[in-house]
Amino acid sequence: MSIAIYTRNVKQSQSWADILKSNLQNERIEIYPNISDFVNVTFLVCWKPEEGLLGKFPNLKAIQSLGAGVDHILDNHVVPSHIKVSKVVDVNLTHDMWEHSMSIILSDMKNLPLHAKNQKSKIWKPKRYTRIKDVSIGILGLGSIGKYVASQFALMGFKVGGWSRSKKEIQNVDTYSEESGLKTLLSVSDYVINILPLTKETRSIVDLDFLAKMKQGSYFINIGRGPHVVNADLLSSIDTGKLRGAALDVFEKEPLPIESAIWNHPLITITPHIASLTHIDSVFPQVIENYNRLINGELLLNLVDLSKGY
Ligand code: OXD
Repeated sequence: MSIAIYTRNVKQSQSWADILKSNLQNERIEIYPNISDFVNVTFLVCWKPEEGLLGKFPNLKAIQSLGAGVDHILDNHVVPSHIKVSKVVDVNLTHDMWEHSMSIILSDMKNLPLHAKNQKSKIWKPKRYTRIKDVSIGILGLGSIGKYVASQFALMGFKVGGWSRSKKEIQNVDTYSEESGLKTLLSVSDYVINILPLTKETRSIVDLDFLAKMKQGSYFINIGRGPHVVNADLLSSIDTGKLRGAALDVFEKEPLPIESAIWNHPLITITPHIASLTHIDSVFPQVIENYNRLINGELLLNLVDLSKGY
């Protein structure tokens, strides 16, 4: 049994190797491609594995994603059903997603981006703001992150609704499922936050039809995945005034290509996939726990249902 680490960042791979080695002193832990014996690798710790990587480990038993998403594994690889895939579920990551969305919404409600722009030209121009009690937020995706984000906004006093594939119950949150539920939620939400997992069903879900169902003058926030959104449809919905703007943290291609029209759009705020960043110190215990569970033949933590893709 040995552990292989794969990330696209040498420093990140090394940090993971160091922390795993200091906690699993009797195990062989190696960074791809410097693997002494591919046949021995049973546990792969990875982020965005390159095409064909999984096939190089004939005895692989478990894959540990280094983030909350697993589309980076399932999109480009066929994962045989005997291989377990686990994602990260971390209270800090989850909380960060809420802090990020809250910052965007509060700053937009109080027109801070506009005032910052006006300051550059010494323009003194008061504008009415909105209040929490009058604002509705719609959350798409009610997994561990979406559920937490919805509850936190509800605690702050926002009116909150959430939509998911199967209906969920969350205190102080109106929950919806099915197409009809989505339509209702979109029609009443001043802010729509996408936190869906990326699957065959949710790819390109934010298209013209979806955007047409959104409330007039509402605002779209994407902290899910870039391919959820059809960019041309989003741009045209903003340009026609249907949407007031958007804040995008994730993109189909990252970094966002220089030539993308999104960069220069005055009503779109771009952040470089920083809504939540994995902190090795808070995540490594669950990786170690999962390796120990694998060795002991126990059920792994935070398993992904391969048939659902999340
Ligand atoms: C994640 C991410 O999936 O950072 O954790 O996108």
